Amino acid sequence: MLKTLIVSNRLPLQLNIENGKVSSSPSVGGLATGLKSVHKESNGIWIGWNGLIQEDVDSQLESAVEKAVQEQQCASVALSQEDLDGFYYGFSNHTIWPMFHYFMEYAKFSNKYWESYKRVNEKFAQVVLENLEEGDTVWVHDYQLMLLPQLIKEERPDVSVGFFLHIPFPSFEVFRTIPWREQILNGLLGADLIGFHTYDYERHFLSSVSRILGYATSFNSITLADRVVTVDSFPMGIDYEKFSSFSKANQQQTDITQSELQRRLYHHQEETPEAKMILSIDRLDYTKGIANRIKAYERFLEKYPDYIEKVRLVMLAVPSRSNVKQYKRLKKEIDELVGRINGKFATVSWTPIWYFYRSMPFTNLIDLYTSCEVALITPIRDGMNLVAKEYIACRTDRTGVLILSEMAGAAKEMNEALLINPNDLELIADTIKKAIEMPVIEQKKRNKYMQSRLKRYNVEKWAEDFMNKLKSVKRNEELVKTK
Ligand code: ADQ
Repeated sequence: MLKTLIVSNRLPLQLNIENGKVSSSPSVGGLATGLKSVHKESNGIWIGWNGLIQEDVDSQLESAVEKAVQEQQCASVALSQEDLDGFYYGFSNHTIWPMFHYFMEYAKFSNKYWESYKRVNEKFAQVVLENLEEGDTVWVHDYQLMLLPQLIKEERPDVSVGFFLHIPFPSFEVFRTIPWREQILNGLLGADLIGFHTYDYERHFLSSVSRILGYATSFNSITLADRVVTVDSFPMGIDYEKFSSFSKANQQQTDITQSELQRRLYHHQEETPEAKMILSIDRLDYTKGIANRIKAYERFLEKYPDYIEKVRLVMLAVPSRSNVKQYKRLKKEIDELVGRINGKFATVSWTPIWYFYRSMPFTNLIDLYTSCEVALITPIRDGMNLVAKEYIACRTDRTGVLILSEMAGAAKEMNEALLINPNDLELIADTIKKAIEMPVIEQKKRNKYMQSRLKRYNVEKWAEDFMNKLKSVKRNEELVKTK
């Protein structure tokens, strides 16, 4: 049976090891949901790192781990501490991540990182090749694996390879400064179909290919010496039904079944019925514009003091890449900003910012989405931003206002949100006021359009569109060959 191999840096599973016994459970991220029909329902295999460091796994444990991984229709790529330092924290998160998000001053160009990135991409290629059979399809995900398409294609030109980039592709002027720019482009061009969230990222990629490698490009294709590569945009959606049905259930909770967080949030609403809650959720990452957001909120309180005690910023930051220097620095900056603003404006009965630095269970995430009247999402750059989409999906009564950065890929599909420039603190402060004061009828009108779009183009449709396009690219290639 023909199958699809999905390849991503991390496997969509959680391993539990107790007294030498290993069990696994699937993780429930958006990507895993979207790819479920490609993975589970078509006998596919998901290849990636299982989260364990190679040195910590002896041969006995290794076979138990692999058995547990196989139960989830997955296969592991073993990574050592050195691989993680050079490939993951190094090249992926200290070179590519800042460069592709236009934080050039944060990027480190190190040959050691690059060598590690190449070596680890080769490790992934080896596992892919071991699992490939004639006629199979491979779908590679994201910036950690940009050399993989070429490594597969060189060995198996017959296999259909797709690649999707989850982060922005930067403009040519930024991309050209990377010392390994040719190798990265050639790595990606091993794919038959390359997908991006938006047309802008696609355009930037085409321009880099034509100006750096000199290949002829058209609106969405690149002509190489021996084949044609197709490029297209596929804005990733969310599991809309899951978010909207959980929110409906959440609103029907009784006093007894409510979560502690929900109780606190409701308590806040009962105590101060006219007070509004503004939600901010992201991984703690410098691309997400968290510091600007807090400063803009401070500006709002300064400019519109009537709102003191009548608003609260509920801010959830999920720990992320805390080994990387810039992330440590950012954590400190956010802690200080929150402390300063709470110190400056708090009254005996009111704290302007509720700050949580942790991951939260899904039900708490829903509690926040359903309880907060405004969502303030202000990334400096973001490939897509699924939080914005999840917030709108959870507003089942159609109330709620989304303030969204123009620099998020999601802004392209969410025109009815209040779009802002994340560097314009005055504008954000004024937009917070506008959001709080927006009449319910207008909120509902805006959300109605966004909801119907998000419902239609959900994460399953996204995966289906990509796979259908890949199939049609393959069919066209075969037609050209037989002519
Ligand atoms: P991320 O940068 O991680 O993803 P985002 O798209 O917002 O950003 O997705 C975050 C996900 O984590 C959301 O699904 C959200 O529900 C979940 N989450 C957030 N806070 C949480 C918490 N405290 N506890 C549990 N879960 C939480 C990258 C790119 C994005 C792109 C996605 C998908 O950087 O631009 O949208 O991939 O392609």
